[in-house]
Amino acid sequence: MRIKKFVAHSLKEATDQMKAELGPEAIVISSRKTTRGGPFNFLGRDAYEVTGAIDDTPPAAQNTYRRRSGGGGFDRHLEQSRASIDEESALAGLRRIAEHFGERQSDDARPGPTGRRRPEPAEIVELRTDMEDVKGTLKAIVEHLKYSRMPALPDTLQKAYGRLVQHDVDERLAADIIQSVYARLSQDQMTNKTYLEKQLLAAIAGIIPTADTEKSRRKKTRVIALVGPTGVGKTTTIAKLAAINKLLSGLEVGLISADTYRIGAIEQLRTFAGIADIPMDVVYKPVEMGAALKKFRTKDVVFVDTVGRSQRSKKELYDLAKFVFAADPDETHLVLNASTNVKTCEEIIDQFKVVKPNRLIFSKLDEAATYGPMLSIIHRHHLPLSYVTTGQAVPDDIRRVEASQLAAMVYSGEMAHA
Ligand SMILES: Nc1nc2c(ncn2[C@@H]2O[C@H](COP(=O)(O)OP(=O)(O)OP(=O)(O)O)[C@@H](O)[C@H]2O)c(=O)[nH]1
Ligand SMILES: [Mg+2]
Repeated sequence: MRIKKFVAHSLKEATDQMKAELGPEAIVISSRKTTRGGPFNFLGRDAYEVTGAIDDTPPAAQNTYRRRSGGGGFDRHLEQSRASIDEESALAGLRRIAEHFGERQSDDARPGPTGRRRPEPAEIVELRTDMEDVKGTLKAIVEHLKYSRMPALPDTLQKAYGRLVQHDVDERLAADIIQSVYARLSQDQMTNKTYLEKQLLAAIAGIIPTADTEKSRRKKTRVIALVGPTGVGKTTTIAKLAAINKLLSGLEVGLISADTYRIGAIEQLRTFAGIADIPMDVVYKPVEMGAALKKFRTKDVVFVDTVGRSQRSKKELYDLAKFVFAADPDETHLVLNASTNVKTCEEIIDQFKVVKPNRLIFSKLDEAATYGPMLSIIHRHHLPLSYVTTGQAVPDDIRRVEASQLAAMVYSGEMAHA
């Protein structure tokens, strides 16, 4: 990529100069009127400054996506073309430069040894303005590169990529999804918006594993524990599940609370148990779990509510694990708030591994601005998704997720109807 500034008496003149020198494909990254001195500001006339850029990577090298003749699925070992690597490093380089400018600026703003801010000579002020310009230009270039990583793709697919990224799907995952669709479609199919979206949703759904909870009557009691950080909605979700299992599926249900830590936790579940007429027991120590389960041995399903723990406290997580292992659950669902950022979710999943969860529940979808982060997390961890919760109402605001439904939510950014 080449970048250059052009100054002339009019915007058009400056843009024409840019096109003449960089070529007709050049793009304007920034333009402004400048009143500062210089050869173009003689006799008090205004001057116009245009910063242009041209991506002069040879077109053949720009397409980082190879078509495959075979069917769908992800090819995780895509060969990265040189152009893509160059673009990546250019992007990283630009970011570093932008950060460097940021640091330089904050260094300049720091007070001098006397504690007082030094007065700024005119050149420094001018330099600062220039730096602001450069920073703005770099930012524009970074944005441009970010959204033009797939220059050789048809417009429809580029738009689809932009939409996924806009909905917070990880850029690399979004590119993988788009690539898998691209590899599958003919040129005609790619320009057919309806067909393309159908394929795209299928590709997204393909990376969402889901898991059903056993509903049928079993000879053996099914034990289901919910674990997760504080306040994500474990107890509320258990109330929803218990009510559905009893009222809709007609199953015999038992409740065990192992949360003797938080004030009011037992009362919270007890109140619900009273209303729903579901027997409940409290377990204060892991050794008491066996007796509680024995009491409920004739039940079809027993839900175990656990204490909310920070993923950052290893000791607390080990204590929690003792309760969970004592219950020896058939299913251990890790509950994550859908609004929690991807990094924190990653940390939670990693740290909660000591409890051996085998299902994932995303709670509070009604509060999440986008659903892309959920997709990134599901894709990385391959823990099957059992439920999502969509509000505080017991038992209505919970649903088992169809992968296709969640795919549509990720892509559209809107909650699917139940
Ligand atoms: N908006 C919204 N609120 C929810 C949802 N699920 C639970 N809540 C609310 O979140 C708050 C905490 O819910 P709890 O069920 O007590 O959460 P918890 O994970 O058991 O909390 P601790 O036991 O303290 O760790 C309550 O006000 C719930 O009503 C949901 O899907 N959407
Ligand atoms: Mg709770």
